[in-house]
Amino acid sequence: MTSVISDEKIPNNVDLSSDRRLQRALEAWQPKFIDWWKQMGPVGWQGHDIYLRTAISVETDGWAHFDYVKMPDYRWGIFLEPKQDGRVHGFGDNAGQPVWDEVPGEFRNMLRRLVVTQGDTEPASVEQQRDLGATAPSLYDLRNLFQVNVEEGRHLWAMVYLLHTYFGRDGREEAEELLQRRSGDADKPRILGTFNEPTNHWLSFFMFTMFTDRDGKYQLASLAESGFDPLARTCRFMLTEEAHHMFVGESGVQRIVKRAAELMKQGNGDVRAQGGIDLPTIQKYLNFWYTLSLDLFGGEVSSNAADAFASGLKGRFKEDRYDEHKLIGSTFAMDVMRDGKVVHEDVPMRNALNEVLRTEYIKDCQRGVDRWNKTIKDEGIDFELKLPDHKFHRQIGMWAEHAFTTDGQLIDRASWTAQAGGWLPNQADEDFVKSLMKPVYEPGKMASWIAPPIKGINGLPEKFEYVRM
Ligand code: BYC
Repeated sequence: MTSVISDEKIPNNVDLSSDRRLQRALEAWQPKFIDWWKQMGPVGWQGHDIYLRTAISVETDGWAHFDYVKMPDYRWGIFLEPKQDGRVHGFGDNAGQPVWDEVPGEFRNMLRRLVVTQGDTEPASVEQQRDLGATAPSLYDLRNLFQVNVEEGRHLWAMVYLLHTYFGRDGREEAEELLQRRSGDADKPRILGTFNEPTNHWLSFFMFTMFTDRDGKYQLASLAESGFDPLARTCRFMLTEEAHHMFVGESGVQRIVKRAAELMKQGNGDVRAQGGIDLPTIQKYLNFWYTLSLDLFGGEVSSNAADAFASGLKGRFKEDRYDEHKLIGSTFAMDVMRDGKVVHEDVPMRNALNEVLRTEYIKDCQRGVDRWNKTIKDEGIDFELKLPDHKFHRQIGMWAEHAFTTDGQLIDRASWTAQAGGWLPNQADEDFVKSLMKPVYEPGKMASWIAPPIKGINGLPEKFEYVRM
C-alpha cells in the first residue's frame, strides 16, 4: 500500500490492505478530501492539537481512543459492524429472504440516491459550522465542535466506502461530487434544504446538533435495517457516533437554558442585559431548527418512501418493535389537507412511512424538551419551552404551501408574515445573539450566556486544556 493508504493511516475492518480496487479509488479520493477539509473545514484551527476521540476498531475498547491530534492528521477510518451470519430481510417484499451483499441491479439507482443523500449531509454540516471556532464559549465546547466535525468527516468516508466498493465508476463520480457541492452555494448547493442554512453562532449550532443530528439518528436507524447488508452494517456503527452529537446539542441548549433561568433570578431579572440569552429567544431558535429538521423526513405521502420500503432498502425505526413487516393493506391515521381543510385520514401505510418516521422523531424531540423544562422548573422559574405544531413553518411536503401558527391553526399568508418575527428569530434577535459570541479560550472559563457542563470529557476535569492554544 502507498504512504497515503495504509491500515495505520486509515483504521478499518474492511480488509483494505488486500483490496486493490478500493485502495486505488481511495488513493485518488483521499488527497481531494484533505484539500476539501483544509479549504472548507474548521477555519483557523488546523494546526492546533485537539483532544479528540478516534475510532480505531469496532471493539468496545477501540472505538473511543482519546489523544491530542491535529485535525488534518485525524485518522478517518472505515468501520462496519461485524457481519451477522444468516441475516435476512426484516421487512418489505423480500422479508425473510437472505440479505444482499451486492447491490441488486433493479434497485441500484434508488440505493445510490439514498447513499448519496446521506453522504451529502456530512460534509455539508462541517461547512455550515466552519467559522464557529472563532467564537467558542469555552475550550470544552470548542473541542466538542471539532469532535463533531471530524466524525461527520468519518461519516462521509463511510458513504464514500460504499460508493467506491459497490457502485463502480458512477460511485467514484458521486464520491467526487460530494466534495464539490457547497452548503449555501447558489450554483452547487447541498442536496437537502436544511444543510444550506447558515449555522453561524453557537445557539444555532446547539439547536442543529439537537434537532438536525437527531434526524440523522432516525434516518441512519432506518437505513441500519436495510436489506443491502453493507449499508445496514455501516449505519449501525455510525449511530454510536451520532449519539455524542445529540448529547452536545441537548446538553448545550440545557446549559444555555440553565444560565437564562439563573439570570432571571439575579439583578433586575433582565437576562439580555446581564449577558444571557432569554428563554423567549431560545424558543424562537427552537422553532426554527426543529421545523427545518422536520422537513428532512420528506413529503408526508411519498411513493419514494413506499418504494424504498417495498424493495427492502430502508425500513422503519427499530423494525423489530413491529409485528407486521410487509405493510400491505394497512394504513396510518395522519393529518392531511383536503379541500383547504386539515383532516385526519387513513393513508396506505407504505406511502405514509416518512410521516411514521417523523412521528417517532417528534416524540424523541419532546423527551429532550421535557428535560430542558425540568431544568427551568428546578431553577424555580415558571416558563415552558414547546415544540411548535408539525405544520408550522414547513418548506417540504403538503404543509409547505399553507401558513400555520405555532399551534397549528391555518391562517392566511399575510397574517403569518405579520407575526413571523414573534415566532422565528428576526434580525434583531440574530444581531443580539451574535453580539454575545465572544471567544473564551482560557481552560475552565465559560462565556456569560452558558452554564458549565456537568462533567468534562473522558473523565477529565472541566478545566483541562482540551485544545492547546
Ligand atoms: N430538502 O418523496 P419525497 C444526517 C426531495 S441527516 C430538499 O417527499 P423522500 C446528519 C426528495 O429528494 C440524515 N429536497 O421524499 C445530520 C425528492 O427529490 P427527487 C440524512 C427534499 O424521497 C446532521 C422530492 O423532494 N439522511 O445524517 O421519501 C449532521 C420528493 O421527495 C427534501 C437521509 O436523508 C428536503 N428536506 O425522502 C450531519 C437518508 N425532502 O428525487 C448529518 C437518505 C425531500 O424527486 N435520504 N426532498 O428529485 C432519504 O431517505 C430521503 O431522500 C429523504 C427524502 C428522507 C431525505
